[in-house]
Amino acid sequence: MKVNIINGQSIPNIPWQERPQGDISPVWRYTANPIIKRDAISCSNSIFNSAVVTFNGKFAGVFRVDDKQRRMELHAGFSDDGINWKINKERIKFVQQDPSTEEANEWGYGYDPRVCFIEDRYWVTWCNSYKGFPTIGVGYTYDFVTFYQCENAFLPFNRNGVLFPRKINDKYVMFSRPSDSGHTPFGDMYLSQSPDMKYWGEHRLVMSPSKERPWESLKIGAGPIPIETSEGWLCFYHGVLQSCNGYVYSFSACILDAQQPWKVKYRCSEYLINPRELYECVGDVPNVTFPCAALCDADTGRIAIYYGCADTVVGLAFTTVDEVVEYVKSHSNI
Ligand code: BMA
Repeated sequence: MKVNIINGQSIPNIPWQERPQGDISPVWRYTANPIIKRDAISCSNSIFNSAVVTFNGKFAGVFRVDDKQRRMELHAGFSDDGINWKINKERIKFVQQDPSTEEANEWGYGYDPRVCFIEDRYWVTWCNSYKGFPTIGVGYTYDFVTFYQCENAFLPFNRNGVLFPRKINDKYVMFSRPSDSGHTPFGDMYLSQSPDMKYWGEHRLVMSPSKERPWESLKIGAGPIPIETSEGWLCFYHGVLQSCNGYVYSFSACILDAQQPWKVKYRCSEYLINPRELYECVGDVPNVTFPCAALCDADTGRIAIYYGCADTVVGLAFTTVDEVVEYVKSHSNI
């Protein structure tokens, strides 16, 4: 590999499929997509923007399940191969880390989870209801059975809270995207820093949308947990344009400075994946590709990206760290 993965892990069983012959795109779809269908469990209306990690040599995850009442819930799930999933029928019921926060953390909804292993545990962040308004919920688990809930990271309105996989300059770092209470026709990627996962400050603007970047001209938001490489933090993120038919969610990647990750080194001018397959264009919300997790095998550089499709199902896409870093660098226009 030309690009080194830093602090990476070996994932010999990472889901993988070679690029289809004749396909020239730097990121390619799994031919058996979608890997998780909308009715994978009896209560589900749809299962989409979901987070997957390695767990005891296999895989576990936190899944966004919208049920048939159209409540937005989080469910744990497990897989031997990262492709075939058993998702729990019951939603996650968080135990309060501090019982005095019970009332503040009363469950309202949870969506768009991310999972990040740091030090000794799997941290979960998601869009949480605080008195009915969206903000970033924070919790953790050791075993994907018991989940502890901590204080919300930010005030409403906020979405897309995504942790970095290690402390930087002795602080935890999290992306977020301040929003409104609705479908938010704006959105920039910020990051915030914390000594303890509870008090967040030292907020920094990372990137904004702009009219010069049509595919992501309306808003942008962080995606999977950043991947540390010798070139900097490789971050997949989503970008949204507004068409006469509504919002269109595509995704691409940027590379951020290793020590000061609010500094953008490279930002791809093109999307890497946009809605074009039937399962990405047809569903409860048409034209959405929304990545929430990426596995990266440090030995081969293979990357498997999990992305929600049309707010209905989960798809898988592949690339390698060499290919995507090279593509982002050669198509960067910051
Ligand atoms: C965002 C979130 C995502 C969703 C997207 C498209 O605001 O609700 O969960 O995928 O809109 O509907």
